[in-house]
Amino acid sequence: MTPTITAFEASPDEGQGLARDMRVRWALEEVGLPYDVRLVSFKAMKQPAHLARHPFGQIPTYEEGDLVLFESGAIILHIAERHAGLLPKQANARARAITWMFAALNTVEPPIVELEQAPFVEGDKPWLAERIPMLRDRIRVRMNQLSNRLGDAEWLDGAFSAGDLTMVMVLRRLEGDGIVEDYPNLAAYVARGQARPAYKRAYEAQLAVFTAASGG
Ligand code: GTB
Repeated sequence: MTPTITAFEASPDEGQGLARDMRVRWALEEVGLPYDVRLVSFKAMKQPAHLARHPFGQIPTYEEGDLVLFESGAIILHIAERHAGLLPKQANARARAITWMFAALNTVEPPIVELEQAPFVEGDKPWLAERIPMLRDRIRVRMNQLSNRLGDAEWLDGAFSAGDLTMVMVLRRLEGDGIVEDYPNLAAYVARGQARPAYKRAYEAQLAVFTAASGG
């Protein structure tokens, strides 16, 4: 059965692969599963039809017959568990790959999201100027630790996995900021992810939504 995911009809990044449907698209491309996309507007995301799929009124969602999922991490895990290509078969290696997914989402991504959102949420607050360097330091602590663990390995734990897919997408959120570039092994790791044919197909598919909309 062909799953349907939801994605932004209009994205602030205009399809540069930063909105979280990109992670799901990449996972689907890695396992070779064709998918349909339902584009939703910001208004539609808060309407009952979408809220029935996603209680927080966000994208992405994933529908496969009667099954409706939200949360990009849960969707990636679902895809990875049912199709070969994103998780090792051996039980302990599989558990470690899933651990890296959680590490990306729960340990590495939160301070990055805080840094991204601070100017919008606290832009008029007197403490913002002090808070930004503090948030950047918190991110650097994680980058140091992650860089040390990765060392000169290609991927975080053996072969490429859903853990790497998730981590690469999280690190991509720092694009243009300069932090990742200070860690050459992390920058090379992100570039390796982006060089994968499945990543490229997913990226092109997301971008096409916006080039088609602008007639480009
Ligand atoms: N924890 C959830 C998950 O992983 O699925 C978070 C989902 C989420 O934040 N969705 C965002 C959303 O729907 C889109 S991805 N926002 C609308 C809303 O909350 O009303 C976040 C995002 C959006 C756009 C960019 N960009 O353009 O650069 C980057 C990231």
